[in-house]
Formats: sequence, C-alpha cells, structure tokens
Amino acid sequence: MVEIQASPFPFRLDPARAALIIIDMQRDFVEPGGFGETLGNDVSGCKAIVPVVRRLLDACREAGLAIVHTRECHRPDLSDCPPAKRERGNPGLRIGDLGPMGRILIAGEPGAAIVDELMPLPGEIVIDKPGKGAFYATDLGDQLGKRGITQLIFAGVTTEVCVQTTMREANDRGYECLLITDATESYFPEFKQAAIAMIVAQGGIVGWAATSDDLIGKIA
Ligand code: C5J
Repeated sequence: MVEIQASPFPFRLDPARAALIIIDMQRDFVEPGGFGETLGNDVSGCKAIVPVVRRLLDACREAGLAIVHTRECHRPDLSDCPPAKRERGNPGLRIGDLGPMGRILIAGEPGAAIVDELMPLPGEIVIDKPGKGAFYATDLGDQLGKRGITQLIFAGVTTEVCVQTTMREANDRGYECLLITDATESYFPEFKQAAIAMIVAQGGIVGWAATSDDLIGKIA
C-alpha cells in the first residue's frame, strides 16, 4: 500500500488492485479536423497534455499497474449512435461524416485512433465506447473484475465530459477513483476546475485528485 498526497485527503493506493484508465486520447479530440474541433472547440489545450499523460503511462507501466485505454467511437453503420447524439447542435461535421482524418468518430478511422505517443501495448485493455461513460454498453466492468481491480487512476479528455462521467459510473460501482489533475484537460479551463472541485467536494463524494508528480514519486 502506498499513500499518495491527494485532495481531499491522502489516497491509499494498492498497485496490485489499481489500473490507470486513459480516457479518449484520440486524434478526434486532440487534433485539428476531428470531432472536438468540428464542435467549435480549440483542441490545442487537450493536445498539450500528451507528454504528461505519456510520463504517467510510462510510470504506471513500469510499476506493473493494469492499463486501460478508452476510445469514444461508433460502428460504421452508426447502429450504436443514437440519433439524438448525432443530430445535436450545428457542428461543421457530424458523427459519421467524412473529415480530414476519415469519418468522424467512427471505429477504425484514423481520427478515432489513440495518438501515437500513447498507443496501447499488446495486453493492455482497449475499450471502444459509444457513450461518454466507459461502463455504458461495454465490458469494462467484467475486464476489471477479472483482474481484481478496485482502484482506478484517471487521465484523459475531457475532464467534465467523458472523464467525469466515467468516474461517476466507477464510483457508483464501488471503485476508488483518483483523478490526475495535470493529465486531464477540457476545452473549457473553467469547466476542468469546476469538475475537479465537484469530484473532491463533500469529503471526496466522487473521488480524489492529485498531480502526476504526487503519484509518480510514490510508485517509482
Ligand atoms: C466529448 C469526451 N467531450 N471524450 N467526449 O464529447 O469527453
């Protein structure tokens, strides 16, 4: 057991029962021409955390933690994409439309791929998810259960959408959740800060928050 300095109080990490879960570090969210940008966002802030996430990933791999990567994407026939999701708003391109990185948010297209720097290694868990939460309509719970995982360390994008949704799903399922604050980002800096505040409020009602240095220093 390792004690990590965290908010609202120290997080007791059991590396044998913990997984790093990296949410949606896909080209569609962090590179120009993808889903994030087509919704009107500046994606540069999300791209900027790639080196921090890579350092965290290297440290967790070295410490022998289980690693989970998620990708928000849909089947080519869009059968798992609710019309309410595809038709929402007035984006430049909709899910399934052809963009500069292939069809937007479609499994197997270049835009849906995880960025090169964070590419999954053989044996790591990769979850394709049609929703914002990684437990919805996936086998993530079974994969974690098989490995005896009870603690999840969160990184990825965006803080208040897919990261927070998955953290809340995990919290309700009994996992202890630690968010790494410099390894997550939002298109809206104020939403990132608000999401972190919501997670740790009320005695850690959703989970804990710590920096990558806080964690890496203890598991190295
Ligand atoms: C969004 C995500 N923001 N990965 N997806 O639509 O947070």
